[in-house]
Amino acid sequence: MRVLVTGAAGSIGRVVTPGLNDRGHEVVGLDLVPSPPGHHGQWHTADCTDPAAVDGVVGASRPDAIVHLAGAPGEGSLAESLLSHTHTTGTLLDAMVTHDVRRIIYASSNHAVGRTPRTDSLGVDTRPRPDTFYGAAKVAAEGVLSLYADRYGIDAVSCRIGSFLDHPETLRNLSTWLSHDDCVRMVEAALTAPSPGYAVLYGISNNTRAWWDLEPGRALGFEPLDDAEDWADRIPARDEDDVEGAAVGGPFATKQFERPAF
Ligand code: 15L
Repeated sequence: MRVLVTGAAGSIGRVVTPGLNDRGHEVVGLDLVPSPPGHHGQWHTADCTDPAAVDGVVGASRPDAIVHLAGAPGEGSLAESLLSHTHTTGTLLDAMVTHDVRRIIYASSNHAVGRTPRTDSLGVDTRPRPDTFYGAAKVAAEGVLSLYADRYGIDAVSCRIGSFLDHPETLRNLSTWLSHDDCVRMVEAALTAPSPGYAVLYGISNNTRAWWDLEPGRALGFEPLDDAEDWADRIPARDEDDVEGAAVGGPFATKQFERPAF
């Protein structure tokens, strides 16, 4: 399958791009910056907030599917967050309609529900409960994906990613970790699942202490194999652990992230 990966030079993109290549997919990279060393194949340097640029890239590359990873990974102002996450999703969806691309996999985030008090198995049907403007922009992006799935019959899978890291670093990460290999498994499953329509899954590894329900992902063929528990005896206790464990969004759901929209 030919897959256009946005944010291909970012932290997740640099793992997913070679991972999909290894699994036999042709990856076309798209990022604000030129291709990192080692990328084979097409690369487009363009800004996903620019509808004309995005239309040009999608028209030139004619992908079978898009994996949308581009976007600032942390909190910004409300306007910056909406531009980075929601607006870019809209430019891609419009280009998909124009050029008849039928599937998009979206790097949403656990912060779309980050203010939800911690549970052992949060499902995907819970109400959106963002913890930051970042989380609110992810909720809005998920909404636009759902809209285009209903309007145009596009398959769209929102992957609410936990903590994408080499290895868990904090107590919270023992619940939220998504390993590099499981991330590639997640993206490939979402790309190849038969007719998902609009679907949401949680992007975490098979963590013993998981806070999110893995079944929606399993229903699409995402079977994570790693477990953060293997790192448990190497995680130092921190003063922040209690407050970061109160809501699923961890630090983003704490006082330090509170700020006005304007
Ligand atoms: C995310 O979605 C963020 O991009 C990242 O910065 C971390 O906060 C991560 O979630 C997490 O929850 O650990």
